[in-house]
Amino acid sequence: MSQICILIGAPVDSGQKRAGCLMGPAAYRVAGLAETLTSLGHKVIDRGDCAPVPHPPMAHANPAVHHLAETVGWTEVLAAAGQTAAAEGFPIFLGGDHSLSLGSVAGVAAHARALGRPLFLLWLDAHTDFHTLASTQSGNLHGTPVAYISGRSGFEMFPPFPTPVPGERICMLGIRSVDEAEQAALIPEDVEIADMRVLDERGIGAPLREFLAKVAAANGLLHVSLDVDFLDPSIAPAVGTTVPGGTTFREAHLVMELLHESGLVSSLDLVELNPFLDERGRTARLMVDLVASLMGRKVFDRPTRQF
Ligand code: Z70
Ligand code: MN
Ligand code: MN
Ligand code: MN
Repeated sequence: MSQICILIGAPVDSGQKRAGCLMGPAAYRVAGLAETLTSLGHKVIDRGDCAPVPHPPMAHANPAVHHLAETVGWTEVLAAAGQTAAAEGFPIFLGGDHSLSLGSVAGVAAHARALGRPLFLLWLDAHTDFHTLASTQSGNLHGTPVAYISGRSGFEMFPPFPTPVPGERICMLGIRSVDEAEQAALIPEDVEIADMRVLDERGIGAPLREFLAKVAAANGLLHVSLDVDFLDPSIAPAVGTTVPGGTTFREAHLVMELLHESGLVSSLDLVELNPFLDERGRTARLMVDLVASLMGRKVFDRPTRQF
């Protein structure tokens, strides 16, 4: 199916402490994201880069928390841009660190609420990003979006999340770094956590297919949030915190191909690319190739499915 892809630049660097993610949107453009989508038959509208709504500094009881006001401002602008774009086509958020998902997912959730359809979330990441502002020890707000999206308390300075996504509508693939407070908070939730142990035992296709069946049965919308560190650092070095043992090139492409085949994905984040740490653009190009698989590029285009 041909889509209207709406590119939303989100040069967010405030959710962590290593500068460089703000160059992400430019790197995706240089790596040919728009041209790739066009070659697959999609229409592309590039909305350019957003800027955060300005706020005076905000303090938090947890002294580790930093860049709170800026993060609230990004959340507001990206939620508005995302809701508008979701009504017009297929939003692709070009990050920027993962704190941008506080806003991108709020925007698509508002759109899902307007349609009266449930929103599902696929989190492709080494991390669960399930901290609240109170529980984060690093103070890096890129470690918090799933807590906000699932309606945990402690985000009072942020806009109220429109129809929080319950744990049973969230699936995480690629997990291999979970802090103690996140672990404790995730136990009572029904989040499907396919960590590397699960992926080694079952392969990456099985848990993903199960989740996609749930989305289809509920006539849901599906937002996919792709963190560069989902991938093994040997193939995707352009990321601030590398975590060994990530997904392979082939696993990542299979995920994208299954997602395409499902026809269920309605929006996408590309996050945590730090072009300053890249090797001659290889991570940016790999991310663009993964988007191509998600949006319909095939190795061999079978006239009928034969798997
Ligand atoms: C850790 C924290 C994190 C990257 C998310 C890490 C969070 N749980 N790191 N993405 N690269 O600081 O909260
Ligand atoms: Mn993340
Ligand atoms: Mn991560
Ligand atoms: Mn639940």
